Amino acid sequence: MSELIATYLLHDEKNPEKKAEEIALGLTVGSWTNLPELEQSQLRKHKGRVVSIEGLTSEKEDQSLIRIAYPTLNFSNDLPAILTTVFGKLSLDGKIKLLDLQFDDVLKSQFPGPKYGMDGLREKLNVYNRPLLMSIFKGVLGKDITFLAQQLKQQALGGVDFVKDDEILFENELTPFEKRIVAGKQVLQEVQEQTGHRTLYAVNLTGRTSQLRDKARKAAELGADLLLFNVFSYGLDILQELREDEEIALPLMAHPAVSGAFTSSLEYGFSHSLLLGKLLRYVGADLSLFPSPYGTVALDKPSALAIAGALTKEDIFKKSFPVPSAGIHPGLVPLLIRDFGIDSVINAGGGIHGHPEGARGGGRAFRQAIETNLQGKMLVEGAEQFPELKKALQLWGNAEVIV
Ligand code: 1AE
Repeated sequence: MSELIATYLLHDEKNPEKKAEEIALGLTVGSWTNLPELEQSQLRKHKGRVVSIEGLTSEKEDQSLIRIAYPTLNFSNDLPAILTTVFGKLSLDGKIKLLDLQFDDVLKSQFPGPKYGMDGLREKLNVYNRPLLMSIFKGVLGKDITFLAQQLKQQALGGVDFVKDDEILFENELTPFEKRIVAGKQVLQEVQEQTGHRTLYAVNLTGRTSQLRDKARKAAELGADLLLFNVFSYGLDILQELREDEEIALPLMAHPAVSGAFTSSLEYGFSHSLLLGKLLRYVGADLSLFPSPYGTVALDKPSALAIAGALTKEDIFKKSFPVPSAGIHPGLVPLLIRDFGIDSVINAGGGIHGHPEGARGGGRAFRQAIETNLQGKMLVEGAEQFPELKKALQLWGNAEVIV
């Protein structure tokens, strides 16, 4: 029988065996033992099963890991049905955190995974031997399309591979969605003709859910490069809908906005790796942004590494790019490469725009930091050769790690 196995962390549960049985029963067939034998045997194939119970030692509290198997027969092959089954009412029922979901091959095959993934994006950029670099539009609220185009040009001239909209740039009169795509395309084409460097622009797909498909199709028609999507404001299934629409067919960049409300507690919600890693990859995100362990909005290192692991481990799906982010500056490049490897995207807003020589200087400083580190040199050595890197290190400092 095909099953989906959920792993939960229970806190302060004195009787985890009883709780596990209650979950296995309560989230599937409900109370059944008082039913006549015929009905019991009909329901048996729908009943959840306790797979394991493991006590964890902690000085402060009782913790246990429990694993419950749910017959896949109980739900349709979509995340709304799956999440409602395994963590619907249960998410409201005391200190319980959903750590992982283990899909069997049949269920997994119902999900699309990324359309392009890491390899597809590298092919678009023709860059294979270094981490990619992304910058973020900053301070664009209330500014017009000319300002945006100038900012985009400076970022591209700095040598970044992607530029993404700020996630709080929504539909507005000064820089409407379609105009951003058209203007962005023109600027990036000019920069490519001038320098040979290709930069891709991720435009923020926003608005009411009912409008998203048409807007995304229009974006594709206008030649957009990628879509940025605040997936946790909408829901994972909406991202999957975008992924599966053949008339859209654009790479999808998932922003983690709002996800902290679902993941940050140690006692409630989802694990980071499940939400920002595994499930995003299953539904088709080509890139997943999340806080790195080092910047301003930092995640603990095991969680950040677990997200990256879930996005990139061998699977039937293409790999999604991990994008450790938030408060990143060139001095952190050695740490990022040490921990996330070259198959990651280094992403910075303030760390690019705040450079004394502007976004162009900021982009260059990052590329110089990457080059220096991949040559096995200390950043201070690179700074002797590269003035932009030198200025960045003077401003923000550096963390020296040789790979
Ligand atoms: C975790 C997402 C990071 C993000 O979207 C963002 O805007 C970062 O900005 P900076 O690099 O911290 O300025």
